[in-house]
Amino acid sequence: MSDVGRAASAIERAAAQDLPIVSLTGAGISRESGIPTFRGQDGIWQEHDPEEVATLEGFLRDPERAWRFHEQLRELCLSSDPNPAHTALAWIQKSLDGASAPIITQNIDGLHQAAGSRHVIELHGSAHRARCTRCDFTTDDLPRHLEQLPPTCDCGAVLRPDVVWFGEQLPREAMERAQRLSRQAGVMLVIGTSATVQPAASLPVVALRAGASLVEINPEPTALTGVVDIQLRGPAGEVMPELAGALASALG
Ligand code: BJW
Ligand code: ZN
Repeated sequence: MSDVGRAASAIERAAAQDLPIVSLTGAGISRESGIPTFRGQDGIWQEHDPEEVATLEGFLRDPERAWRFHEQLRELCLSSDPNPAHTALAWIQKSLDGASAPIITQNIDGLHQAAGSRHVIELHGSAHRARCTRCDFTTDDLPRHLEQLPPTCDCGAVLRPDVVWFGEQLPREAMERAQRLSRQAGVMLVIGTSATVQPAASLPVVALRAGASLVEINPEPTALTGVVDIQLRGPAGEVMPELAGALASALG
């Protein structure tokens, strides 16, 4: 049986036992939508220093610079569409009808939701939201172009992107749900992440220790490759539709 066929059978077996089929996604799943990844040759961190644009300290030193970076990324997210990997994953979720197939994503682009997926847990926040640095104001209704950078809150303080920067805690409820689902998973699909950023990178290990089968979808080996059960080497936009096709055959 091919590796894609083995992955489809593992998903089918888990669904039959009512075990969640959990996906953990990273920047690589959106690469074919035109959004660059963070690390690697053409990665965002080649051009931008994460210390300056992805830490609270960097933001406080120069809020306008951090917002300019963030606005570039938000514009890219707004002008990008889901690719066949997002669509295939949304289809898998629907076709498992009743079985739980949540998506834990490190991405801030909103493309899983745009593809029609439900049960999406955002670990690193969203490019489409901002929140106040002083009061509890949060908005997901940002204008397409912000007139003034940094934008300010009615209370007078500066707004910040509602994303998780290095050194910051992940949203507690999202992380707790992600950990619980990882412990319960029958299969975890790890799609397009280098698995280098904690604590998200620990979730597949939690799933593995609790007895899940791990399937990695990535054109390159990662920190996880040595421990996964099935490696599907290739771009997610090609591999995920193949996996959805094999699952469609398996489910009849
Ligand atoms: C394809 C493909 C195709 C390409 N198809 N695949 C030392 C040891 C351990 C931990 C730490 C440490 N020092 C500091 C830490 C903690 C730190 C951390 O993990 N750092 C490591 C980098 C070392 N983590 C944190 O700070 C986190 N918070 C935390 O730990 O809180 C507790 C704490 C508090 C205080 C002190 C200490 C601990 C927060 C992490 C926040 C991450 N934020 C970002 C940016 C948000 C957006 C923004 O700023 O605008 O989130 S960083 C960036 O990396 C982004 C991503 O979500 C995240 C993960 O990256 P991802 O998705 O894996 O992308 P890449 O680029 O790495 O990989 C892409 C993959 O796709 C590759 O494998 C390609 O091969 C593949 N690919 N094309 C499929 N077509
Ligand atoms: Zn405020």
